[in-house]
Amino acid sequence: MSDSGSEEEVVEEKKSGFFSRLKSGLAKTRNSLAGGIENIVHGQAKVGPELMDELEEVLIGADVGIPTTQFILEELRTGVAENRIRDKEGVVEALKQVLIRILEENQGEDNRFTEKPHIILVIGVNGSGKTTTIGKLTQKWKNDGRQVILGAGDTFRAAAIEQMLIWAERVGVPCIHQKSGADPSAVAYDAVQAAVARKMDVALIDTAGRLQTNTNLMEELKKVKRVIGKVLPGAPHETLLILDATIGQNSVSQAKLFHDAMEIDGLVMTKLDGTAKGGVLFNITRELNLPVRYIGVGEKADDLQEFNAKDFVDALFAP
Ligand SMILES: Nc1nc2c(ncn2[C@@H]2O[C@H](COP(=O)(O)OP(=O)(O)OP(=O)(O)O)[C@@H](O)[C@H]2O)c(=O)[nH]1
Ligand SMILES: [Mg+2]
Repeated sequence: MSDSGSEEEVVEEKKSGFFSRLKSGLAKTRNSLAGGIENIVHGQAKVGPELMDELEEVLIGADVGIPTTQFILEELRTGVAENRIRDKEGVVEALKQVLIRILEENQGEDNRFTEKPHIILVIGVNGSGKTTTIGKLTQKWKNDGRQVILGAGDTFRAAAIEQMLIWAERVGVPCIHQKSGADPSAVAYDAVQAAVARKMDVALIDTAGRLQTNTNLMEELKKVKRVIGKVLPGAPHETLLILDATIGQNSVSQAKLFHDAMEIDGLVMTKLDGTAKGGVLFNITRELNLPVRYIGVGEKADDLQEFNAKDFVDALFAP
């Protein structure tokens, strides 16, 4: 047996490992969405109004949300009316294409690492997965040979600072921190300054979880952002909102309020492995016109995957 497969084989193996993790991570949503569609395909209804009603039920059930479901059905009805869609297989194929288009239209360009240091501010409600996302990205980028620095900007709980220091030590990167209770803007200031001085590629700055409706805490977050921009004009280059997929459609209003206050650049949707509501991702990207940058499909470090629209839809529909 040879353990030195060709480079191509290694790449292929990596790709198929990535896809199978994605597939298993999306199992619950896949059962709901693709499972429901499968039933329709094998059911009695012919291509027509009844079939569209059944499809609507499945899409709503997977938490695709009302506006985006209506949009999708309208696209499919047009396809049927124009005779581009003729049978049920055609409906499924057209549905996949619409879903991919919704995601890709909002994907935009990923300009990460075009400037150095690239400053990322990570925000979201309590428990959405901010700190673990930072840890996983740190590990990923460190493995890619990038210089990463962390800012323990969640000064609200001592345990949060501890959690960042543990990640930093595990991965072997510096972490700028102060005592719990310190001003998060001061930590962010130090972290960005250190990132510049030490010629880091990227800085990831954590923040305390907060409700989008808490005005004082949202003001605190705006200040963090302003201060970062003072140390390094143009920074933060990315403000990432971390969303917990298990809350389904509630994440839409949550994201809107965060976006109003903070001008978000991208979304990370965590805990997709724990929910059948993964369809919310289509609604949120379409309602906010924001790209999904990463998705969390499990607790392990490589369960945080760079988001790819086509892979995501393929995995949802995979047998
Ligand atoms: N199953 C699963 N669990 C996840 C995923 N991402 C994060 N978690 C878990 O979610 C929990 C909360 O994660 P944290 O990173 O501490 O969340 P946070 O947003 O930093 O929370 P606060 O600092 O309290 O606001 C942890 O137990 C994580 O392991 C995911 O993709 N899948
Ligand atoms: Mg945290």
